[in-house]
Amino acid sequence: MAINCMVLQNFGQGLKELFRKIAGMPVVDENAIESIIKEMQRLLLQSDVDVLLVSQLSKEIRQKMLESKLPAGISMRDYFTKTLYSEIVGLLGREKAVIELKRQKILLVGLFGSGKTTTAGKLAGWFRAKGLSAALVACDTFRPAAKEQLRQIGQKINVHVYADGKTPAEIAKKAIEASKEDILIFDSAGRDALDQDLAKELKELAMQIEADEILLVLPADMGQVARKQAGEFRKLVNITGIIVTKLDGTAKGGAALAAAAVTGSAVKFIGLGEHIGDFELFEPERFVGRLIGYGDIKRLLEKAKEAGIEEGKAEKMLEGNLTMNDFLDQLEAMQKMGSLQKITEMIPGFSNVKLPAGYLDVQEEKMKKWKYVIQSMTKGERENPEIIRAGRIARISKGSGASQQDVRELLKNYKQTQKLLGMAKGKKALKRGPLASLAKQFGINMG
Ligand SMILES: Nc1nc2c(ncn2[C@@H]2O[C@H](COP(=O)(O)OP(=O)(O)OP(=O)(O)O)[C@@H](O)[C@H]2O)c(=O)[nH]1
Ligand SMILES: [Mg+2]
Repeated sequence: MAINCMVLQNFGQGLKELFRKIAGMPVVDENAIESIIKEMQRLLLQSDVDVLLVSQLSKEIRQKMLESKLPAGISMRDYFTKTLYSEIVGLLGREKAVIELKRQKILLVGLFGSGKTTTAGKLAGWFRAKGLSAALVACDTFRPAAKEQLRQIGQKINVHVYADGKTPAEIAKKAIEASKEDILIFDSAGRDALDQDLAKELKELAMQIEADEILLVLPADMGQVARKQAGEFRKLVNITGIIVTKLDGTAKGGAALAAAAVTGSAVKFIGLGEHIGDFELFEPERFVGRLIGYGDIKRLLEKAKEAGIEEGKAEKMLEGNLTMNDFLDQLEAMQKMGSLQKITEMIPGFSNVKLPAGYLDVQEEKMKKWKYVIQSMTKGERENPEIIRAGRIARISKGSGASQQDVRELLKNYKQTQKLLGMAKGKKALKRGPLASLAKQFGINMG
């Protein structure tokens, strides 16, 4: 569950609450600001953010709010909200991650079990979605099953896995010589701690590969230790960025990101689950925006693109203009995009909607059946399934070879989805309240 998971339950809920309070305060004066700062401190400390960072942040907010003049043309409330927002974004990373879409070699390093191998697959999938070809290189010769694990991942996403050779450096060399792919992603071995063996192996490997990016993979649950570890790895190889994995599994994800942000290398990607698609470029502003719960249409559209749906269609889907003809297309597309729950979490005003478990998690077999059912409908029925009553169900069932139960199930799913999309339309409610002017300031398009 992407952004609705524990991190976000605690850290995200807390943040959301904070902003809600500001919006609802009768007056935004010194006392009010002070009380919000106190609450923010509590929230950050609870999430394990470094005490010094928290006090520095508070100081900056106080300075902006209480010691300098209010800029013209903005209310105290809006200014405070904006200040708090940008300071928290800054805490998680000042800049948007940059990853060049060019032919390159990427080495993943990190301690035992941090998520390197899984991330290698995710990264390959990510580049492929950007139109580049990718392959994996199995440079972990330490753990016996490592090559096989990578092979399976490669098979699943249909990318080639180079694994020929004895030592990591030899495997890397052969892969580089043999490969034609744009992106080569090198998986490396993990250890319990940064010991001498690992150090030596990594140095050799890095020298052999001459990687464009060396990304340090850090699990979110390591919190503040991140800084120290990044420092140790940096002594060995030239770390160009960080990937924080397992953000879905810890309530302290805010701390992990904050900790990673002070390591001196930018967080470039985040891992949000065990599946290939649970992975994205880290954009602090967007991330916080989503935590606070404005959702993010832009990201949704991007995801849609990755899954091969044109933007127009995704927009149409959000508007709730759903014909039966679209429904099947979209079912298929949604399956590519990840669970519908995740998608809805990105839609403004929608992040709190909980779907029934397994909703629209339609099996391939059923999809096939539903296709026949839809083909057996008349044009009118497909465009306006509301008109399908008992008699027509029987006819459609006969025509398609599916049971009446199947037809009903399809109709039920269609209706649920239609209703859901209708709710997205209802995000108009958000256009009015105090959140609206806020969203505008953050450049979030609520329309
Ligand atoms: N929940 C969650 N699990 C993850 C994520 N990334 C990886 N994992 C899981 O973490 C475990 C370890 O992942 P690996 O990719 O094998 O880690 P590794 O760093 O390659 O491990 P070694 O090669 O043994 O050092 C696996 O069970 C993964 O499914 C993530 O973002 N979220
Ligand atoms: Mg591994």
